[in-house]
Amino acid sequence: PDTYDHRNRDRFWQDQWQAAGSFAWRNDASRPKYYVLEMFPYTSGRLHIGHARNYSMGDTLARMQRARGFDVLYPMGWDAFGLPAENAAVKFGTHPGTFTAQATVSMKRAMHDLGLSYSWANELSTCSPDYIRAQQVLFLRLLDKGLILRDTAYVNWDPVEQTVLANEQVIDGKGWRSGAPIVKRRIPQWFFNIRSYAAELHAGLDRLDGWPDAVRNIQRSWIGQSDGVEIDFPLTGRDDRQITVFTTRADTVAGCTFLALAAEHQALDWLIDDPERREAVYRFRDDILKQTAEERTTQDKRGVDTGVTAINPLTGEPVPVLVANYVLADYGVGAIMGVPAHDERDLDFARAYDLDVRPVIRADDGDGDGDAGVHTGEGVIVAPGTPIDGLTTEAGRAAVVDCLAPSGRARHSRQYRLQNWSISRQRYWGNPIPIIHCADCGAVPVPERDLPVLLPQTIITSGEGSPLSRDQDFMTVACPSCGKPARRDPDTMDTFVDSSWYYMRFPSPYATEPVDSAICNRMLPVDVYIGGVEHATLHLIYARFMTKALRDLGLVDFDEPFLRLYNQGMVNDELGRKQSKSLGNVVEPMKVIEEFGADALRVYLLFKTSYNAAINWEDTGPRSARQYLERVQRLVLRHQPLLSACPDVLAPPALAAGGDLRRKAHETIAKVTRDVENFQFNTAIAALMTLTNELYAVSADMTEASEDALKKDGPVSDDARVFAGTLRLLIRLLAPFAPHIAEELWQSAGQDGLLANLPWPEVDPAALVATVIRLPVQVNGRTLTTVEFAPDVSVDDMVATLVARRDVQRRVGGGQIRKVIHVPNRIINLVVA
Ligand code: ANZ
Ligand code: ZN
Repeated sequence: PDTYDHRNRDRFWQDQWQAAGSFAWRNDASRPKYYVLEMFPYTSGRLHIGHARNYSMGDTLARMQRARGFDVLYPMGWDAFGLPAENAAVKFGTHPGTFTAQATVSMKRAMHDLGLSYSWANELSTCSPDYIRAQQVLFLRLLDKGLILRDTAYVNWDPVEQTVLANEQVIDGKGWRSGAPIVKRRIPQWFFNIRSYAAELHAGLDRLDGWPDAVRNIQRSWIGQSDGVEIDFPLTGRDDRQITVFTTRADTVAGCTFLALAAEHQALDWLIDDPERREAVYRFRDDILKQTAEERTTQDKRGVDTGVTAINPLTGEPVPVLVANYVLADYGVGAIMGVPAHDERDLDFARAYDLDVRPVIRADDGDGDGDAGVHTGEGVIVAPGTPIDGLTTEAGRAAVVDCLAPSGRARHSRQYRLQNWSISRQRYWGNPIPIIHCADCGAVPVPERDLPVLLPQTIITSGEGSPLSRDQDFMTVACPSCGKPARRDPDTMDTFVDSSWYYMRFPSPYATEPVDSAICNRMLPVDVYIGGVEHATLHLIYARFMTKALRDLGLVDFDEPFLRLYNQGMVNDELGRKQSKSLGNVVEPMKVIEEFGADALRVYLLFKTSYNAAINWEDTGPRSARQYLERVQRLVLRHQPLLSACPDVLAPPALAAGGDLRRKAHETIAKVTRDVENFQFNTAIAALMTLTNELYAVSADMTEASEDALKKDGPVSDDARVFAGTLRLLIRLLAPFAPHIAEELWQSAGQDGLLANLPWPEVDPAALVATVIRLPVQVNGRTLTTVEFAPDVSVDDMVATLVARRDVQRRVGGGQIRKVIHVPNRIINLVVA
């Protein structure tokens, strides 16, 4: 056939690869390892075009690295638990497990249709009993190690999803999935102790130079490292009690005119003796706690006086203690010293509640202390009678600690915004928390031999509490420790737990231990990880934490999970809008494959722009990609006799003939290899297109010459052999991008065996040496033309060649050549009088 019959042949080649086991991970320690991973998909039911883009990149890289001889692990699995499946199941009356299983089948089919070269023996699904068990074992080990805590704390409650969310899952005060405003609730929860890794998570970012700076910066500010001072303010008339504040501006302490506590501050349990005051403060607190996080931060500054005063430890002066809505419970120590003269928020608050404003910092340029507003910058301290008077702000910060440290009232403090990760979810479709609550023994781990704790088959969809808590058969169980009746933990784990460590399970998805340490240590860290930038804080922080936690459990010996991270760009519609059902602009990858074949879709997605830029989808795109592939096909079909007659895998290095083409062939190998490794798929394909054009440029000559020779059964010219070798090379270099048609062309070119099993072509350094140089020629500084010379040509010979040319003679017009300016490899300029 003249055109590639993708409807039959794509599937044919996929079956051939499968039968040959071309993509199975070999686990061959004698080869250098290479781990390519895409963020595994949530089992939503269909593969969208964004997946297709992401996976085309990973697959192209994996195919090339495999051919280059790496022991490539390129696995795929399913992020299978989660609320959408639970909701869909409730809505359609099916079980979430059934829904998820169907989704998995269809998504896997689509991955085959795209020609993705996964090692399916490593497939895993987070809802499988194997994975559930492994994760529960992990949970209990982390608990044992003190890396999981139980706490009754104020947590983020999503009123739509009826579940607790982690801080990372609250975006601008709203649930990451529901978009519902989040309120605070006090619920007993399991927390992963991610805070204990805050310093390491922060410091490690400096060394992650294979990650985009944008993601590293997002993580830095999310972890929020801040160096400051904790200062203790004793309470008036109560020697035994004090309020501790965290400040980054200890130098302003003399200007402190009040203390402010977060509404959640523990001190409110004991601080206020006066019952009426206490009631008023509690009313205020309850009011604040009902507010969404967003309301709390955007609203006017509000507060209430506790009636208690504290003593400024530097000046000895009393300051009132208030509760304020803008003081956050989960940052620093949940209490601040208010310095209205030098902090905007404190000034707003002071104005609203008629608190003193006392400037103590003068700007260096002397004009900082008008009444124009606050001076928040650095300067000189003006605090007569204190030991820091006259110091610079910087010196003052150190001096305050020096003054107060002897009495134990101040210490350096490094704070992190990062909060512990609450992982209890009041949902059904997740991994059950393997804990039994006993009235006598407390929280008792389910013994490892009783794992996994599997979900009950039926969901009780109505009633009080979480779905599992309504299921008495599930909930009621004997305490493993004392045997008395007890209750199971009613919650499931946040599904982000599932995705925080799956990449460590991929090398050994059936191991009894959560990970097979030896194999895991050989294959990890992941060399290249590809996914959306939206995971910068959630998944990618959790994954880094889990890696460190598993390291500290002695399970793995590396510190970071992903060496290089690539965030692929979006695929928008033609007008650059995000695809959405409501706009009706969703591109269905399967339809594109049906019409143009998988290769055309892959090449379009990879060639259109650089990997991280947005693609504005064009319906004509896959067609032009297809046209390019057919252009290569025509060339192969035209030269079939020649290709069969010279079966050399690549132009033999000894051949001097066809010099330029041979050099270009080898340059293209080098460029494609380098570009694919560096995720520059678009320029790699551009290089293949250029090589295609070079072949077309000499195609006509080759046809005659080779047909002649072949007819007479005579020897094929060296030029023709180089041509054939280069054309064959083009097919091989095309294979990672357009694997199906490449196999077809390889067969058309008379080659046996699968291209997928063939090693990657080697660059011959000798072939890279230029056989000609092209030099722009100028006469009196004006460019005339470009002329080819041998690389070792002398200047005299160059001039001789030039003056013999008609065009040069015309320009020189009988004048004398006074001077020759030659910049090697750049230019030759004839200066004529
Ligand atoms: C006194 C002061 C004076 C402050 C001044 C600033 C300027 P970063 O850099 O983000 O760490 N702060 C501390 N804990 C807080 C909490 N729980 N909720 C709200 N604000 C809190 O910010 C540290 C500063 O943020 C601290 O320094 C404190 O205000 C405030 F002229 O203390 B500062
Ligand atoms: Zn018990």
